[in-house]
Amino acid sequence: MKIVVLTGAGISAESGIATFRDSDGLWEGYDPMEVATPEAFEADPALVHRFYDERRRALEAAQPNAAHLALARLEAAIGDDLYLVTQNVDDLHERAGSARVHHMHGELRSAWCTACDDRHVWHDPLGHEPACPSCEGSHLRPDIVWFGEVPYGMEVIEAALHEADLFVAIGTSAVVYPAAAFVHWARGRTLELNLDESAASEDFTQSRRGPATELVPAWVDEVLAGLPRD
Ligand code: BV8
Ligand code: ZN
Repeated sequence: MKIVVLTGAGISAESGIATFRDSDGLWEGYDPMEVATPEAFEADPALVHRFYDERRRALEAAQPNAAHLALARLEAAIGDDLYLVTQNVDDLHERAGSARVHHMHGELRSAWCTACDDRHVWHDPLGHEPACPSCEGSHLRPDIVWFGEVPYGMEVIEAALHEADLFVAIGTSAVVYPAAAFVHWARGRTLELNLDESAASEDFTQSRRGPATELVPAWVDEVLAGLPRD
């Protein structure tokens, strides 16, 4: 059975990473809509760097939770039949043991040089404009897909959705496109695992309410036991 899983900020909430909209849209005093844009970076690079430097640093204290671990268990069991795409820019899926994670909105732990186009694994701040390891220029930006920019690997995601028997959305408010449209592109059954009603709950074959650390392990157990609950 081919499964596509999309995760959003809600899967990392119980790891202590703030979501976008539950903390009434403010992210430790920033409004992502104002800061996560190329225009904001152009206008005030120091502010945008501060926003990402703080979140990159906060990652060090965060730990993957039972939901991340359950998805890693699912990948270990069904391998390439699972396609995991995340809107999140944290590395908790990887730290839980998932080997194949598609970060459609980029990653906090990657720096992208706008001069030579190289990308580098990056754990430190970027605010002081460090030199690019490849070209020595000081043109490193967060390797994050901002509003108005094209998410990474859309064609691969679309192909996976068209082949999937099941599409599962976990911890996302379905406000941001094109991720919010995936439920419509999915060929097979669709399941939503979310704490609250989302903007797309009605569009899913089934939508379950609850915290990811409860819903995701239970769902993975169902899949592994071959007993899909209808
Ligand atoms: C693009 C990186 C063109 C930044 C992010 C229509 C069509 C196409 C585009 C648009 C359109 N309408 C508007 C647009 C433009 C825009 C957009 O969607 N705007 C919105 C505000 C209307 N989209 C774009 O600009 C995108 N680019 O469209 O390019 C294109 C189009 C199609 C095909 C090719 C090209 C780029 C969007 C990417 C922006 N970057 N992230 C950063 O992280 O700083 S978006 C950011 O917010 C996140 O990455 C995430 O994707 C997004 C939404 O957040 P969620 O993950 O859903 O989190 P949220 O807080 O909203 O919700 C949390 C949910 O979890 C809640 O439902 C809650 O109930 C639940 N929850 C909470 N706790 C728990 C829980 N669930 C379970 N357990 C818990 N414990
Ligand atoms: Zn460079």
